[in-house]
Formats: sequence, structure tokens, C-alpha cells
Amino acid sequence: MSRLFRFDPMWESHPLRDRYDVVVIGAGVHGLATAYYLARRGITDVAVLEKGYLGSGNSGRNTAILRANYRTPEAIPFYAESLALYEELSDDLDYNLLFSQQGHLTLAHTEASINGLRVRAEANRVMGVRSRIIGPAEIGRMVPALDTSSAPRYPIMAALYHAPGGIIRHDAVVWGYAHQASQLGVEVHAHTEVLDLGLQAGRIATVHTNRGTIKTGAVVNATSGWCSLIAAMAGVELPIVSHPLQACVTEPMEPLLDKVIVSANLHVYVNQTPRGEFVIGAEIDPYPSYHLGSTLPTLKSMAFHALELFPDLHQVKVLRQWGGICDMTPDYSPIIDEHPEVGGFFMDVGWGTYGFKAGPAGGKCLAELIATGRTPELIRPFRLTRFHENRLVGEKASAAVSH
Ligand code: PYC
Repeated sequence: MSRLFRFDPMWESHPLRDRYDVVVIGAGVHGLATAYYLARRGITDVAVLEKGYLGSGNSGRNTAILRANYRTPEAIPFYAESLALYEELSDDLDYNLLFSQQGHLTLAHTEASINGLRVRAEANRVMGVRSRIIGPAEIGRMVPALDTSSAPRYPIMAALYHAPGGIIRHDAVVWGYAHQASQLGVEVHAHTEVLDLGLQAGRIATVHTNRGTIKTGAVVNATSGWCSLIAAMAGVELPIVSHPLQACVTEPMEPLLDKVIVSANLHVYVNQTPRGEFVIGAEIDPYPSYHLGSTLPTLKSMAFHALELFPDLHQVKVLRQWGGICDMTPDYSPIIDEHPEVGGFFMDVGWGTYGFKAGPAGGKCLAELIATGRTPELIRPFRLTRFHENRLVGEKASAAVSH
């Protein structure tokens, strides 16, 4: 074979063994990050199982947006830590993840939205995250392609400008984590579906897969939209409902947009990739489902709202539309915890539409919990027990849009 087309595999293939110290279910950013940070702590007898190909769940289906401009004192430090890890990740994984820290604008088209953004700007400032409110003139200078005139149905009145936000090559994040985890001794098994979990004396004991049974004392559920199905295998009912979330991408254009633009009022978010495509995202579908297909009403809504912001895109063709399945909790905050009654069943779930940006901090904190048995401060608010202790973390800035 010519040298030009010869690749070294990024992770090694292994036969599936019949026991591991830790089995991670789900080879997306969260599962692989957990495995990588476990391996960095010297815990390398780890298998990551993925029923499809690596990153075939939400890690390869999101709109690649990173930010830390949340609203609650619980979420802001968590996402700030995740963003800080992302800032170092290309060096850490020795793999160029094309992180473009181009800045992120959340637009307000109503007085009520401006008030919400003011709260976020102030909460961010107090907790050391760079965000500030800017007006239409500054928005227009930053993003000339945006219609900042008074002509649209809902003119842009202000924005929360979050300079450290941006976009990253999302599947490269998956490959980079898988590569380094594999280098450190973790086994990554694609096309390995978990069929059931076995318990002994109230603890995780076995994982039954389409390739055989594994004995283990620790399972990580990092399966995003499918997490309730995996939890049910351990006899666990999660307070989670799965909803599809759709996005689309246009044909490539010349560079027109070097900021991430979000409009919660118009239910749309837009960024331009380094290849020139416009990525446009929607709010979650209004019904629970595991259906990964894309639908015409959502495409129409995305196109309609994107054109209200960027009228110059009216001739641009949409090339592709897709869906992911989001695991939504009642308070729009995640669950990162060991189950209080099923020993060895670790959950990194409930990430809704905001999981990709949380992967590094989620994985690092969970690895610490598994390795030490102590819950790191950053994830204490996100324990499962909060739902019956009435300690919900109502994070109104958890998603770009929808709630
Ligand atoms: O939370 O920034 C966000 C986001 C973007 C797309 C979906 N959620």
C-alpha cells in the first residue's frame, strides 16, 4: 500500500476479556474521558464498550459548541473547569482538536431575555467567567452578517458576549481521548452491545454483551439518550426522559461568521465550521422518542429562524440533517454519582442538550469518584438523591435554547 494511505490505528484492537476492573458503557466523550482519566490515575484494567462506532451517539451529533456561561453557582464552576480542560486538551492528548475560541453570543430580542442575560452576566462575573452584555452596535461590528437592523420581527436588542466560548472538532475529541486511553492500556471495544447487567448482593457483578459475559465490580453508564435503558438493566429507574434534538449543516460558504450565535427567543443557534459550512441547531423535539431520524417541520423551523438572523443565507442549500437523543432531567442538570443502592453502578447521565461541553470535567470527576470513593466538590450538587431531598439545581442556562 502506498505510504500516503497507510494509517496507524488510533486505538488498539483486543479480544474481549471475561473480567475488567471497570466497564464503561458508551464510547462518547464522557465514557472515553472517564476511561482516560482513570488510566491517568493508574487504573488501566478498563474496557469501554460501544454498541456502534466510536462517537456514534451524541458526541458525533452535537453542534460542537463549548461555553461556560451558565447561571447557577453549581453549574458555572463545573462548566468553567470543563472549558479549562478543553483549552489544554489538544496538548494533553497530543492531537489537534481545532478548538476555535472565537467567542459566543446569546442574543436577546425581548426585555425579559435581557433581564435573564443580566443575571447570567453578573453570576458569571462573580464566579470568574468572562461574560458581559453588549448592545446592537457592538454586536453588528462583531458579526456584520447578522441582521441587527430594526426590520426583523424580533430585532436584536442585546447579547451576552462570552469571549472564551467557541467550537471544536467534536469527533476529534472522541478520537483523541480514545487514542490516549488506548496508549495507557484501556481497551476500547466498538460494536459491543450491552444486553443486560447482573447484580450480586446489591452490587454490580456482570455485564452481558453480544460478545460474551464480563465480570466486573464497576460499571459506568455514559450512554446519553439511552441511559434509562441501561439503568433499567440494573433495576434502576432514572428521573430522565429522552427527547430527540435535531441539527443541520449547509453547503460550504466563504468565511462569514466567526462567532457562535444563539437565540433562545428564536429557538436557533448557528456557527460556521472551519470548512465553511453553517451548522444550525434546533430546540428539542416536543415529544419523547428514541427516533434518530430528521423531520421536515424541524428543518423548516431551523431554516426560518436562521434566515431571520442571517438573511444573506437565503440561497444556501442544506446538505444534511440529523438527530441525537437527549437524556433530560426535570431540573436540566446532570446526574453524576454512584447509585446509592446499587454498588458499583456509576452514572454520568442526564446531560440533555449540554453534554458535549461537559465531557472532560464529567470524565475527570467521575474517574476521581471511582478511584477514591470520594465525590469531588464540583459534582456534589449533581447527585441522584437531590430529587428526593428537594435540592434540585434548576439551570435555566443549561441549553442553548428550549428552556
Ligand atoms: O448548550 O450551548 C448549548 C447547546 C448548543 C446546542 C445545544 N446545546
